[in-house]
Amino acid sequence: MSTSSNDIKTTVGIIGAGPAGLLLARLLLRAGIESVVIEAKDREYVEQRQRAGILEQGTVDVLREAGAHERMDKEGLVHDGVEFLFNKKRYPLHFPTLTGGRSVMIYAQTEVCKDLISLQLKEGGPLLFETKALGVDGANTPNPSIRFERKDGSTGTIHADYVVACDGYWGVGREAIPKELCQDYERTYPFSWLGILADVPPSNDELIYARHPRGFALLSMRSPTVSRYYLQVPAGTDAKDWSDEQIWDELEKRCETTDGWKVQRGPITQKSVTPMRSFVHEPMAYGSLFLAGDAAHIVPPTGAKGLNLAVGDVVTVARALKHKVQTGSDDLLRAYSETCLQRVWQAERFSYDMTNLLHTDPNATPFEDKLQIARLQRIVSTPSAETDLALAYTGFPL
Ligand code: RFL
Ligand code: PHB
Repeated sequence: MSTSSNDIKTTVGIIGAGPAGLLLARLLLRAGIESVVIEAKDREYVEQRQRAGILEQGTVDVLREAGAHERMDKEGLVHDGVEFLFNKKRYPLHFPTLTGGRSVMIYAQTEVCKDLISLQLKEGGPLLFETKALGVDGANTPNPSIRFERKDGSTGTIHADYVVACDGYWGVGREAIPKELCQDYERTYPFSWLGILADVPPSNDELIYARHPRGFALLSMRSPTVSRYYLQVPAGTDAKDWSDEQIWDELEKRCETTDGWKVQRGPITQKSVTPMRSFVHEPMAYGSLFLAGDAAHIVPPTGAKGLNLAVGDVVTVARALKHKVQTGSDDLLRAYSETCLQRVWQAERFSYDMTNLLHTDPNATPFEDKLQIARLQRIVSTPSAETDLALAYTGFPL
């Protein structure tokens, strides 16, 4: 790699230092391939942005292979199941029994990013914060480039052999693919999630997915002393419209059980609202440009799949780039979009089904409400249905 002021040459230019971009840089480093990462925001912003919590077994394995596991293996919480709560009763699903030994881990996306950033700054190629990609040129040539702007207003270019856009849903990478080759598949939902972080030990050992006539609730956690809870709220809700007391009251109502168990309250340290969206952009590649993670697809968070899908994409592109460098063959690079989309659509299906299974639709008829309960009943009382759900939740093969 060579850098002269703002004119940079490298093998792989990566846009975005979310989990996808950071992990890709790490995997390429381990494969002996140079890269440069540019990120629009500053380091603190990237490290504090509250998002995913659940790592599939396959994601945990990849982070271990990438040597980014030291803190994860100390602080991550292995979870052998989740519970469904409806009609005031809790129904546990035990993943290892249902899946032949698979489980998931709670280790927040913020922590994955912190670990990968610190490794990259210590051992990897350049990681430039506050450097915003303005666009990708020559995507369909062997010499693609990324135009960027720094915080001080200066502009520059990364000249690369390949560009991987890991710049999330609002990024610029996708725009470099001619519109006539693209197809977007999208669904928005009439509800959002109000998410809180609270300094209180989790009320239950396992995650609880609760379906209640008042709406969905999810009880998750970040550590033995910090809880992460979510409430279904109408789309367009402002987090400021909910007082702390209202949030606890609502969590208590939606998670009410007949056995007297209750959600424990504590100081709320963060509140935010996340809109729900399903989105897939096809194709995920064009010439020397590859899209990875939220830049190519979004799932509603009910299935806990977004971060795990991003990991699947970057493992696939890193493997294909390594194959190209070692053998000269670009077979795997050309298959990238097709390969990823198979897994992406399985995750889209699962996330959509989980969302519809658990959220209440204000426009649903009483008949549809009854069907929703029947679907839940069927899952918790039918081993094959439980197994199907557990296999999808713990992860599709990479
Ligand atoms: P990210 O994390 O959005 O990172 C993209 C990065 O690109 C930067 N960027 C640019 N940089 C330079 N130039 C530009 N022009 C740029 N435009 C954008 C951005 O600043 C950003 O740093 O995408 P990535 O890496 O693909 O990672 C995807 C995940 O973040 C996302 O899928 C998950 O967080 C989704 N998700 C969950 N996924 C799970 O696997 N398990 C979960 O339990 C889970 N829970 C969740 C979630 C997402 C949530 N929200 C907030 C959407 C829970 C929630 C509430
Ligand atoms: C989280 O802990 O943030 C979390 C867990 C499970 C989900 C979504 C989010 O399905």
